[in-house]
Amino acid sequence: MLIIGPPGSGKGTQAERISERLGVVAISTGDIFRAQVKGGTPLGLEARKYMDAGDFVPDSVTNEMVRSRLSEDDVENGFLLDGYPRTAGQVDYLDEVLAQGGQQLDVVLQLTADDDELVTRLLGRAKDTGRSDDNEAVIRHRLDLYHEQTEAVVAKYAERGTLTRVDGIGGIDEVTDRVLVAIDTAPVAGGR
Ligand code: B4P
Repeated sequence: MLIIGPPGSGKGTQAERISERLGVVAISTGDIFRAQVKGGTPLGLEARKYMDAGDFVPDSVTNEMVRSRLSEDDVENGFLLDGYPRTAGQVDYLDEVLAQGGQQLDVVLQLTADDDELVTRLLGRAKDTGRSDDNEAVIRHRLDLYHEQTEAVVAKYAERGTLTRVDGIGGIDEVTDRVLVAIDTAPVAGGR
């Protein structure tokens, strides 16, 4: 399954909980990039330039990284992608990877929240974690990119009939309850 939402909507937070409840591995492209940055790898050095500015890491880099991650053994029983795809190019790429593996998406979840709430949450997180991309100017830029590029991704899945929207406003447990109900009742691709 996929979990898509603007920065601060609770993707990472909810992905962790879904992973625990359903026993599927959660894969966050943001977390992988941050681990690479921390390790000072060539991929991390490349990604950092974009992440600090709130820009998307180029599709060529991100797509290859996801393909490689999805070739590992732990995804055999299903996986949850958190924060991927974010561009139309990434949707096309993921379609190819899934088709090659004879797989299909069962659930595409979109978490929604308004921009002011998102900025408040991320500024709150900045105080706790000091993440270098959680300052107001960069947060606003990340939100603009979401509206400009990732909403088109959401629209593609909506057209395919696989999208389920979940209101991300409210307490974290409350949102988890909504997410679990949404997964249970989601339209399944291919009509299974
Ligand atoms: P991500 O790591 O995905 O960062 P994010 O969008 O901010 O989401 P995150 O999962 O961290 O936050 P969440 O909403 O859970 O990406 C970081 C960067 O990596 C991107 O800007 C980009 O440069 C690069 N990147 C990643 N994927 C890419 C891709 N596919 N293509 C290109 N580039 C890519 O939570 C945020 C905060 O809200 C937390 O502090 C949490 O505690 C709080 N929160 C969550 N739910 C809440 C609730 N219900 N109420 C109150 N607070 C809540």
